[in-house]
Amino acid sequence: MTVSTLQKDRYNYKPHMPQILKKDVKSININKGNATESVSDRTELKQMFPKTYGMPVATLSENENPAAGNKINVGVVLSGGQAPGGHNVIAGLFDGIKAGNPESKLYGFLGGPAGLIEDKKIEITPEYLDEYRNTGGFDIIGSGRTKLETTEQFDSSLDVCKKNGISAVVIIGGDDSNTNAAMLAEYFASKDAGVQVIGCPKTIDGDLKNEHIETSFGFDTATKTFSELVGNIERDANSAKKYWHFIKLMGRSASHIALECALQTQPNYTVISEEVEEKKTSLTEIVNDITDVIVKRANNSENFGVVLVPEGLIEFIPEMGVLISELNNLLAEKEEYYNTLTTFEDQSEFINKNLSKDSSYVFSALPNNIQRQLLMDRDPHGNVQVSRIETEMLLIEMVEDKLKELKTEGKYNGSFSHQHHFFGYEGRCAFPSNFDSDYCYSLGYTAFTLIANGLTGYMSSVKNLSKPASEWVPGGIPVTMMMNLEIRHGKNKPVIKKALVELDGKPFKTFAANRDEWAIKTSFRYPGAIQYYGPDEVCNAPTITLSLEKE
Ligand code: FBP
Repeated sequence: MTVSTLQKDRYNYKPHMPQILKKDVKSININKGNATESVSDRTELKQMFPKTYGMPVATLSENENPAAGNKINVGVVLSGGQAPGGHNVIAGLFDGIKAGNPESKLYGFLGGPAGLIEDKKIEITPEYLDEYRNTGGFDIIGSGRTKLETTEQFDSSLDVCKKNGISAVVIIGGDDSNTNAAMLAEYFASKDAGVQVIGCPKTIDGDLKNEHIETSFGFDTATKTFSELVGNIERDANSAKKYWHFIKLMGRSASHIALECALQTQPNYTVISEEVEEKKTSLTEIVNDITDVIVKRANNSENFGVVLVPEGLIEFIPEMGVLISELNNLLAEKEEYYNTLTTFEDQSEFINKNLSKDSSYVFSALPNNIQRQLLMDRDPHGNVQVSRIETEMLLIEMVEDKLKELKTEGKYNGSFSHQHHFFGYEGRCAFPSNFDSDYCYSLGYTAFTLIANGLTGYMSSVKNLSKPASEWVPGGIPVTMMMNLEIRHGKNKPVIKKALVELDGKPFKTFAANRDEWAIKTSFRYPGAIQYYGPDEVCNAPTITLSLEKE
């Protein structure tokens, strides 16, 4: 592999760690708190997880733990969408394992959970790992979206672990992958298999967070990368003064990414899906709001601006949410017949016939390309792949129509030239910021200390993240503690509760207090590129979201 100068330099970056992780691993012990309860549905979850429900929160403390020196084999899996810092979780885990006993081994299962089920793996060696330290991507072992949830899959995973003498598996993933990690932990415990399972909180979407998980890794780097790009576009818009830029930003459901980028770059308009849902704002109302800002700016002769659109918006607009859920059910129930329809005309006729009257009306009113995108393949969870729906284009088309109408009525005399963008994949494999490099390394190292203390069904956690790394507090959180029951495919399933943007939280309130001013008066803020070397406040600042939440 040809290596860039920055990449070579980043290999040598030494991640900062919480004080306790700098101690000899054989002297890192755990303190256990009180028994815990799940977020809700306690009786049902207790029945579903008889072995691992109610375990205490674990904090690390300095005390003898000779077991950390045992020779062990550990397996690691990267699951789901890429997020900057994944390689460093593996680096932290590897260094922890080797600090315990240099003869211990770390195996990386290839291509996500499927690698664990099918015994596709490599041994991670120091030389191999050194080429991935502090770099973006998941290419060290690859990732995948296979859902680890059936008894057959659990049994083959157990066979693979036994065959390779693996006594612990670390699953690096989002809410669904960590839920599945907890199910695997419970299954192994119920079989007395002697294989521990530990999760690590990953997703650029930022929606795997709660009292104990302050942020998922990757959110920091991804939002800084997107904010740099949005800022550059704002500056371009402000220089040429001729385009309205509509920018869709990744985030499958929650709008954390859009909100953080809005706080970083102060654009003219940002849609927050959770607010749309709360206020039951219709698509037409969103379009009218954006149009209103465009008209007001045109009155000041400013025929340019920037609009941020969260990727998951479409499902939060009430009438669209109903339509999508009807479509998901219909396509799941009538899959076989639907697959025999080869032309779009036949497909849309079938859809229109089988939808409720309201949804059929909403579907028919959508532009053809959006209809087609709504009918594309579902993801492994049966959901629409929102990253493939051009919501920003839908808004542009509707805004354009509205402006034409206003022009005819003599209420608008500006010009509306537009550009559209989608930032998602650009940020998922960026070189991790110092924050993500440090955080991920600490998460991986902590995962090893949890293994060395005999825990299973826990998620590695590092808290106090708005402070310098030396003050961070590592520990372990029982995964069942973060769970509730949700209906998936018509059945009650245990899942980690997704954290959406809280409308009474500080990040949203700060945005809401300023947005009217940003809308009309050009107030763009240009954050620039992530810096890896230089003053602390430039290189190591956490996201605005995290800072506000921890104030
Ligand atoms: P995870 O939840 O697995 O971290 O992935 C999140 C995400 O990046 C979303 O923001 C996006 O909608 C989705 O992945 C895209 O998935 P894919 O990589 O399969 O296109």
